[in-house]
Amino acid sequence: MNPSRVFDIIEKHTKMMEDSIPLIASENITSPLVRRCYVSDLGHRYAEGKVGERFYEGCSYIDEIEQMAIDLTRKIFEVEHANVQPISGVVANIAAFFALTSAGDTIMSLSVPCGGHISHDTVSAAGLRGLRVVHYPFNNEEMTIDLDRTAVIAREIEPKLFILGSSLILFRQPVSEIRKIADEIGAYVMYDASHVLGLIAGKSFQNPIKEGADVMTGSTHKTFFGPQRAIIASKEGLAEDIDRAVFPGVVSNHHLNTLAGYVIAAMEMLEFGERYAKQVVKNAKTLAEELYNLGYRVLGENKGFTETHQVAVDVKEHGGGERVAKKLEAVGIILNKNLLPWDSIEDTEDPSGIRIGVQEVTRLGMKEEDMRILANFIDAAIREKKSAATIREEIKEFKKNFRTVKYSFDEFDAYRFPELK
Ligand code: DSN
Repeated sequence: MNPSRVFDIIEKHTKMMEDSIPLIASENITSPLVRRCYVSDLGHRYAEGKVGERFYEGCSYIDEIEQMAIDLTRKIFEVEHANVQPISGVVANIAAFFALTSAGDTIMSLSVPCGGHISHDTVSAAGLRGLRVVHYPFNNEEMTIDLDRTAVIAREIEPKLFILGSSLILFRQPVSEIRKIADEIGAYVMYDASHVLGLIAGKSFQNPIKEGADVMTGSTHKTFFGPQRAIIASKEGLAEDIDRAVFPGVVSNHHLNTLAGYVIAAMEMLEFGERYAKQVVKNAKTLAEELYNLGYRVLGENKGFTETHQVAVDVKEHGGGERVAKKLEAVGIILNKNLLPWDSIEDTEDPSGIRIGVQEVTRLGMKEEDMRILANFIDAAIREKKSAATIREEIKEFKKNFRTVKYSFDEFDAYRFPELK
């Protein structure tokens, strides 16, 4: 038994990330101030129940932190109620399903190839709740829900809940239009904002609750650059049902070290979020345009490619998503293969597409000119314009300029543990 083996592996992983371009759309990098919370004593403690109504003693300071988290969440998203206890996006979604539906109910959501998250489907959380899932008809050209056909289907099947928000999300989704359909049949509207939470916080994207959603769930570590956990925001009328669904429903203790980290990230978001979110969207648009100009089939061409942190590219003609993602990994560009709306779920292992997220490189300080360089690296790797080893070296050199965390209270090394001040 040698514990140092673990630290050797962590060091190798850290070095790999230091030298790579991180483009996974569901990740981000936290500021070292956030990371300092991870290793605090809070990570050893329990705080079941609500602020001021705990089942264990010793929670007075934890209560202060949780209240700060609630207040900041309500302020950032301009919502009446916030529950900050879910420990992940899927847990938040399960809680929302318990609050809003009964087993046997029908819901409508996007299929996974059209961008829906697995937890919106029977294979995951929706199935665990015993829900029947009907997928929205989708307009591949516009990359959005076909509202006319949805209205017809919804009147017939009368879903209890409409889920919006998705994992492949290039454009705003029709919240107010779905709200109208939901009102006709007395259904709830829930928006899973996991991918776009930081863009909503930075006021660069639709605020689903303001547009009519009853509930917004969201993980706090994608465009929202916090620790890995989640929130549920809602109107006041649903507060009790949501809180009960979270605790004792699906969460016992809720990981208090990352709760404190979330509070720091929320403060950073209030202070720097608008600048950050604007830059994320500018970067995504620039990268999409550059790839398009280099001859790639970038999705969403007729709508300006993207309004989020994501760029989606159909790489079928270059060998498919699996081959292209592996080729890019070999040069130090880390992203994921992705199903596209014209793929079937059976294509999951080797889908047509790749999904690119620019939120993390934006947090590391990249701007539009860097997106042009990035597009050329991607192109060189896919079309094998140089050897993988050569491109890898060039990327390592390029990445040296992006090793501090921006949009935070100080500029810190992104990959090394911060010294205590
Ligand atoms: N599946 C993750 C993603 O979108 O990458 C989210 O859980």
